[in-house]
Amino acid sequence: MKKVLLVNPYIYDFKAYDEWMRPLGLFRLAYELQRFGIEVSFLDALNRFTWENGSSKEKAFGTGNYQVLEMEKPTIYKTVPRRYKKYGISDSLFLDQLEKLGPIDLVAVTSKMTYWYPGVQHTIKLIRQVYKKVKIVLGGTYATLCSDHAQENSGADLIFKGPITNQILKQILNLLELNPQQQIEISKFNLHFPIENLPYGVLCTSLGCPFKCTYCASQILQPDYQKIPLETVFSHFMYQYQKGARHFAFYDDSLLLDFENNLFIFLKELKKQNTCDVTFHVPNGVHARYITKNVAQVMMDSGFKTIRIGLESIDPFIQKKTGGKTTTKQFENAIFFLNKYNKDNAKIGAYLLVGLDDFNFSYLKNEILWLKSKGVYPNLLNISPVPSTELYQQYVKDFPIIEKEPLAHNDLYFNSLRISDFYTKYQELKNIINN
Ligand code: B12
Ligand code: SF4
Repeated sequence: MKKVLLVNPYIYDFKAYDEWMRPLGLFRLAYELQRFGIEVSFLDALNRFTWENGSSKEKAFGTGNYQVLEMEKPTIYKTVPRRYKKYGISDSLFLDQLEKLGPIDLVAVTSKMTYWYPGVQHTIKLIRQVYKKVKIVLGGTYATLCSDHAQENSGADLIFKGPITNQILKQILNLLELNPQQQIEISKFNLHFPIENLPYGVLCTSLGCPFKCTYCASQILQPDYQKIPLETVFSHFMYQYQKGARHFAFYDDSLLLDFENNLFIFLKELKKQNTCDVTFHVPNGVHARYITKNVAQVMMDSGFKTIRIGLESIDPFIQKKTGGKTTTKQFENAIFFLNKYNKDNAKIGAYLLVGLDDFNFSYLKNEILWLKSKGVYPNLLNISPVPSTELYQQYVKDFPIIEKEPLAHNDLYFNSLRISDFYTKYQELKNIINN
């Protein structure tokens, strides 16, 4: 029987926190491989539960810290007034677990943020120490958005771009000297967590988004909006629930689209199963336009405790220019209904993009105060130039570094190139939020 090792790599950044972060793409791949009789094993460099000395303390709703190791900053980051860290288990533990796995026929690594690529490089370097001759393939966000860079720098033998397709799967099976006859099932997959007592679960009811905002890569990463069959979502829920998860985060780009035929049915079904002891979280932005009276009421009654609306700006000119996903009126309606039914202290937040258009510091301050006056927590997001997006094409003219060096996409770093005295100003904004 062929054996494939699936690996979730380390993160290198100034900040990373396990706020419901799971490598869903790897599970998709695992499911397909298992359907062809391939044995899969997982190695998670971000595992919070197998530290050599103790483990991560659980925080709100199952979130928690990763093990960290301070690293020397790459030259480009020398001016960033933060410590640069490697997040994940120790190298020795990672190597130890690799050695215990025995012979493997192929290693598949996933990737997330483009500027986390040093984590991918490091992971692959460690894998090579143990599996010198085994082929290593890389997929995921970084591999898709910076495929040339990944080809040259990641250390992987083969880079796969985009969602898993029949073509990609065929190539992987060929590497294993298998000749597939059946088609893949694009929208189905199983989850598999090799630990008991899951602190939280993750769910995804759909992939992709019908909007096309100028700063977002959703359309590239998942070109077609596609629902995941509700029986699959339900089985993901049950699997994680039975492993102890009571807090669930949704990963959808567009969770509330077609609410009545999607999320609503799922929540209704859960109610029947008597699984009311759970909380739900939406760390990704949801669309204000879909939050009607009914949607707000159902969400609040179902135990949603973290809701973040993708507002980005209250300036109508910027809203329109960046894709028109929301208007301030729609946002105000959504907040009105969410506040109305929020009887149980759910945290309602809104994303504000720092650095959109011409950075206007006093306007941003006012936006923060306006949100606070409405009982909404302002979640600041620094603009990060995401390759292949419209905004990226504009930025690359003035900042050609972003084309050569994905580290320059870092959300904390990029604004410092464009905005004088950025870190002081950013801190000031955060102070306004917290006071
Ligand atoms: C869910 C999500 C999150 C979650 C957690 C994600 C996680 N798993 O770790 C949360 C909410 C925590 C999050 C946070 C952030 N996110 Co986010 N997130 C997403 C989102 C919406 C979906 C990712 C996902 O899991 N999709 C579902 C799975 C099934 O898809 P997948 O992993 O991409 O895998 C598919 C393929 O890539 C492939 N695949 C994956 N691995 C492999 C491996 C092999 C070998 C093969 C063949 C194929 C393959 O198969 C899968 C199915 O086809 C994406 C946008 C998007 N649509 O992708 C943004 C996205 C990845 N996030 C982004 C950003 C910027 C952020 C933040 C930095 C925002 C901020 N400023 O705070 C933070 C960073 C967190 C931190 N610093 O700790 C950017 C990345 C930009 C970049 N430069 O890389 C994206 C692309 C959104 C955007 N702006 O366009 N995010
Ligand atoms: S609505 Fe959200 S997910 Fe969709 S394109 Fe815009 S930012 Fe991306």
